[in-house]
Amino acid sequence: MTLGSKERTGARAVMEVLLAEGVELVFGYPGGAVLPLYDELARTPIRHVLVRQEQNAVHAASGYARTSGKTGVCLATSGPGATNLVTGIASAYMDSVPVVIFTGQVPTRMVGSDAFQETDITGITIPITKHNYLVKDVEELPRIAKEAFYIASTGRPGPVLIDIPKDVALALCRASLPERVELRGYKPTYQGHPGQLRALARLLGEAERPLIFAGGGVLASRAEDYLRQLAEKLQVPVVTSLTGLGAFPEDNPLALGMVGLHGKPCANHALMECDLLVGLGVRFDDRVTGALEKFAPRARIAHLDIDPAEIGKNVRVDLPLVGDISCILQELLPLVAPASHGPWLQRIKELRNLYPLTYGRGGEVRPQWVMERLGEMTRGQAIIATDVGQHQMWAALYYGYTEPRSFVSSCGLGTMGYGLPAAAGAALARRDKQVWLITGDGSFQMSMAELGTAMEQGLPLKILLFNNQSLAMVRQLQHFYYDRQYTAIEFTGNPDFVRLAECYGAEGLRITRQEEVVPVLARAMGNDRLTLIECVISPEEMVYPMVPEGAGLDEMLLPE
Ligand SMILES: Cc1ncc(C[n+]2csc(CCOP(=O)(O)OP(=O)(O)O)c2C)c(N)n1
Repeated sequence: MTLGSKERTGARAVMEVLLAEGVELVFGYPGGAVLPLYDELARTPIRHVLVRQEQNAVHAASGYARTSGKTGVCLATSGPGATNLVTGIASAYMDSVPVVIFTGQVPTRMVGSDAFQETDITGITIPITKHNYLVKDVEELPRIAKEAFYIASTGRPGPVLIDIPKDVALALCRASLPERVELRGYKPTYQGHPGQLRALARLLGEAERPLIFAGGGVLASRAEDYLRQLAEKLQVPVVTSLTGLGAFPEDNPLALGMVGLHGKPCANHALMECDLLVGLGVRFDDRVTGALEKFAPRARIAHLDIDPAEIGKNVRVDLPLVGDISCILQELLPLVAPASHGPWLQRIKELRNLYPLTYGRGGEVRPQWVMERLGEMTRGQAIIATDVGQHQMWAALYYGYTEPRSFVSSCGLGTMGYGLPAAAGAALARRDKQVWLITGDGSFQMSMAELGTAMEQGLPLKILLFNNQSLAMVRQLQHFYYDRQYTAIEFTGNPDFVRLAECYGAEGLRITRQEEVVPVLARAMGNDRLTLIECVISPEEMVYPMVPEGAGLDEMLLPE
């Protein structure tokens, strides 16, 4: 195709950009103001996935982006279509997921007149997008669309929204696609500062109890191999954030798993005992740190991140290093000498024995045990998408992630309803992988209409729905902090989820007893259909460990 050398509509120019960017599919929902884009989309080989609600288009694009490494793309109409996107955009923003969103807008002459289905979506999304645009001149559209992909996927990734008034999409455009993007004021730093790199190498050489804390930035920059090389060369144990699960294989002897509010006991204790904490692509959010004044009390902290705004935001940092984690680790590796840290690894071994991960009391079927079996049976090779609640934490703690980009969850915003559309996006991105959704009856009901999308797309998703007929994570909070006054957490009108799946033409299975777990999981794994397993569990289950509000990470509550 000639790159926009001749006159064509703005909508056509947008398609040229999508094709030039290698976009293969977009997730969306149509309406009047965005029809010019839909009309042109239909003339391209790009596949459109029609979701059931716009929020889910962004979640699906997010699941697609996280598992493919590409930028996800969404399309929605003005007004309610655009406002429905908001939670999806905020979720992607909090987890630094590259998504480009196109919205239709009322014609330019009507903007500001409270026209039918007009909403100021660029105004609304300023704080939850990496950047956004309202396009007023069609000649700017090719440049803006190209810039949007560049901004979304470079530096710290994030969502970018382009709002296109209908008349702009229909207007004739002469501007060709720019070859390159030139943005004054946006030049992400990739290489680490040489002096800081040497300082970090020195700190690593001096430390007796070093600990690496790996986050989503490791996965975003595809640094997982360099991380493994560094940890092994220096014999440094590794903990991860929720977003960082999969950045370091949990079957590696140096892996301690997730830290934080519901982190593994050994990981949390190690963090409190280390003398050097190296944060890689993390943002030290409050779910990780516990009480800030008690966080990592014996450690010097090195913080490596591509976003300079993150450094020093939440925790005191002794050594800042701005750059791309992949670049930095490649530069760092030759600067450090192999080490063994024998006494520290011995202490870690003790901590593992002193503080094993245990379940506590529960009902007939233990969700933690189910997640362990699923991890074993899939050999940690599946992609696990989750919703938000207790089940999310069991999925994080008990599965055993061994591959990068195999955990897909709304970590920063904690958006219930994220799971099913994100799982669908992941399944579209990774046909070679089995994709499991781990969900709860509350979260699932927020987006279960996407079963229709998954069926239309022929996705053989496996859905493990832990049904406790309640919002049990909220129940857990009421248990600990509100004197066990359980309010507004019980569902008495849930559907029969097995029959619901069958209504969609999917397979529905149920687990009510422990001995059914393995055969039912095996049956779901062995078929090529979308399969929903309802696993009935007690609402009285708790997620342990749990760090109480205001406590340090080593003061976590453990089961009796
Ligand atoms: C959109 C949204 N609304 C409310 C919440 C607050 N919230 C966090 S966990 C939770 C309960 C989740 O229930 P369910 O999906 O059934 O999972 P469970 O905790 O029972 O495993 C709620 C209501 C949220 N995270 N997201």
